[in-house]
Amino acid sequence: MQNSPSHTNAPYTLLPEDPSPARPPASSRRPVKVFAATAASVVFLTSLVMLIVNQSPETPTESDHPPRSDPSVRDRLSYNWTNAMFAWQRTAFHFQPEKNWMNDPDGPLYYMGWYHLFYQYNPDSAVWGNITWGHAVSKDLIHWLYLPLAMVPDRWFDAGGVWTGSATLLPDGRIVILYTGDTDESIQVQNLAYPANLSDPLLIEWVKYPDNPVIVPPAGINPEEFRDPTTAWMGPDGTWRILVGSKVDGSGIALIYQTSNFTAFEAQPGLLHAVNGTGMWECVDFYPVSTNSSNGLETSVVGPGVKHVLKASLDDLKKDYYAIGTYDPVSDTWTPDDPEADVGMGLQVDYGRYYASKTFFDQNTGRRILWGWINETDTDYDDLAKGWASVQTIPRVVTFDNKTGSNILEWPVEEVESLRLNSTEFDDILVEAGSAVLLDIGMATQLDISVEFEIEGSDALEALEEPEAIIECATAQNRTTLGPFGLLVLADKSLSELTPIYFHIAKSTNGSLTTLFCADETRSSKALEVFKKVYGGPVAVLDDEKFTMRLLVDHSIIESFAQGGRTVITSRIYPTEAIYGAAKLFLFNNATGVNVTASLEIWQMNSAFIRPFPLEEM
Ligand code: DQQ
Repeated sequence: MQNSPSHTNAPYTLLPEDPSPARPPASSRRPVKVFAATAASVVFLTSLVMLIVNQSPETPTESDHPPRSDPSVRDRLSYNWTNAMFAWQRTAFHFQPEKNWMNDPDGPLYYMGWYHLFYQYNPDSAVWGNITWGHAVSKDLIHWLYLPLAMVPDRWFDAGGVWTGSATLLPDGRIVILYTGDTDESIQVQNLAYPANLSDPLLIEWVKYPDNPVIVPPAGINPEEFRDPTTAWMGPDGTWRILVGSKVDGSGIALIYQTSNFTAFEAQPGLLHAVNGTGMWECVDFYPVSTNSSNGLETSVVGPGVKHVLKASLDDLKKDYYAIGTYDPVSDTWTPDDPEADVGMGLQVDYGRYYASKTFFDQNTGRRILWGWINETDTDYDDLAKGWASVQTIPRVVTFDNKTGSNILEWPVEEVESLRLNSTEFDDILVEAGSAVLLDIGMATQLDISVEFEIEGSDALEALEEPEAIIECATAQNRTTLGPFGLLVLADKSLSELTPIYFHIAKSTNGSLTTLFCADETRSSKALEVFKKVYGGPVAVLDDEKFTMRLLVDHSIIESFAQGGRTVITSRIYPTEAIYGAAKLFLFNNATGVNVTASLEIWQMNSAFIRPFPLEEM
């Protein structure tokens, strides 16, 4: 890897470069260590004036997107996008279909050596509609092979769409899938499906139970708000339980059903849980976590050392919220540890562009693995022109955070590290208050970045005299004594486009320090109609901890993990200039009162193999 100062000053070209380099020979994948002395000679300081004067344009809201039916697609793009720009936006190591629309992950499972991912898919267009179940398999959760559609809307009980559902592996080796069917009369019902041939490891053919639906909306529930059955778990009486999300009088609710055979279900009296004012709960997920080990737990596990996570996707906010609590398997109720931070009121699974997540227990490795859907933030016209929409996150391992005792940790599955190529290390880079430092790493569009920040002067935090109550993430131009500081990702050389990912520390009136972890997308693109905002939330930084973050950068996606995955933000961005070789990576410190030092390890990432399964060769 080159680290010459002249490289940083060279004129940058917007000409497309090959975004998917072939896998190099193993010998070229050794890490390159660059020490601070060397690094210092290749970085430069850029006045923060540049950051401050670049005001973000007025951005439209999601509801401003044009109607999907208008035919004059090319004439209505949000920007004068070229095909090379659209090509750059496709990810290199995230899962996405070859073309067309995708939304929620469905029924993930591991079976006979293969990870299976199903997903909400429109085979006909790059916008939502005609929802079927797409299907892909992988040996390692990173390289994927597309299979034929698993289920299409071809029966009265799912004519309006084969909507979201979950898989359950039964102790006798059978597999059941429960999914929501939108009927020919727009009623949401729950249906049963199972593999036609359990000896097929690819599970290509699925049978819909002929007597579907197995659950219909109960009295008092809006038949258009009753959907997304969970994976089943077994109760102490040896029968199964599932949840279905809904809403009553503005409260989000999780209805609970019991079954012994997956064909006849009985509504349980009462609800597993409800939260006032949270609106319709979609894609409810419910699973145990171990409080005394990092092992994942099979969905039916209860007992000492176990807490239960309840997650709901809030239809009104399009956000995934969760809370940790205690499940009583006898009364079939769940109580949050902290009622002030109940589902929809406290923790988010991901504070960024992220929705409809779902976990599964990977019995192959003993992990609980989380999938989530990353939607687009450009316009429907843009999506129709590029021919595809949406990406799934890199699967994340979920564990209970033993250090805080109050949240989960999410961390990319270790298999993603098999894509790491050469790495560059920077040790103890000084980032002075009000400066940005270019990191000379060559291509900056497929990266795995690990960074630790320390505030210079151990008494800096205590020295802050005036309370500076920042209660939510503001843009990175919002300067206070202790922040923000972090990375500028997918930034062009002149910092006219950039996506800051950062910590911002504030001292509240009671003297306590709060740290926010934020992603500011407001200047990520010059395309005016792209939806842009500042995302983020609080993150606990304990006394013995540095400020740490890990970023997975994959073209138009950045997944950012703070403090080992306590707070996570997914960014969906479409730069117009900071693409291909013009995309750069900077450290920045916009604090007014402290310098920070940063140590980083940055890997270039290979592309994953994601392509059709060669069924004809079987
Ligand atoms: N997507 C599905 C529904 C679910 C929603 C339809 C969440 O089942 O509630 O595509 O994104």
